[in-house]
Amino acid sequence: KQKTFIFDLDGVIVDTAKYHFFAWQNLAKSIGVNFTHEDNEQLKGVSRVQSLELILGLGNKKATQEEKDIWLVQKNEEYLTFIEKMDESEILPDVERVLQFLKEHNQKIVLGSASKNAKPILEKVNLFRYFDAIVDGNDVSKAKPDPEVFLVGADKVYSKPKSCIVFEDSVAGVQAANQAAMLSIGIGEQNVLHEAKFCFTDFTKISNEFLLDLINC
Ligand code: G16
Ligand code: MG
Repeated sequence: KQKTFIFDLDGVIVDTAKYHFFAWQNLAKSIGVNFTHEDNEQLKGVSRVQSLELILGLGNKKATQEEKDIWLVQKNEEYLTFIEKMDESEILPDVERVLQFLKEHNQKIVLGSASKNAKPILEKVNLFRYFDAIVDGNDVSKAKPDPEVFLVGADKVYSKPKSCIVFEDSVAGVQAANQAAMLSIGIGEQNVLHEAKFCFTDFTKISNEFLLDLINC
């Protein structure tokens, strides 16, 4: 049987959330907004523009479009300085084992990320070659929890949503997968990702037998 496995990037394949956090925190500091690690949870899977709006909201801060545009560039430039230094050592545990297993079993592999930096990150960690299609923040207009990113991904490999399985670390992403009528698998805490059909703390908990069940279900 052939299924399509859609992977989120940040928090599923690599832990770039920590770099997003550093860059947002520095920006927040420079504009006089207090932004904590707890606040950062809300930014996961959320687009760059919406992330800034959330931060401004936390500080009750009003800004002009010009200011916002400058801050978005400022944040991304700092984020990119972290990305430049990434390599294969930053791939999260057992991600490559799962990608390899799926490839060996002729499954389709797609990236469904909100990030506009998804392609350079995949290249940096040397995983680009596994993907049959990539849908990122440059391809979609509606952010997760809207299902657009995953529906476009399925379409690119001529797959029906019901044949797709989505790996997601964010609440918004799990909701997007569910809305797309795809099978959602949360990667993270069960109590946070309780809307996911299945949940695992990370890929080391996902056995090859479980993957075979997904392929054959
Ligand atoms: C990622 C992160 C978000 C980030 C978004 C946009 O999404 O989870 O925190 O705000 O991408 O990233 P960028 O500023 O690089 O365009 P995902 O969907 O890969 O988890
Ligand atoms: Mg994510």
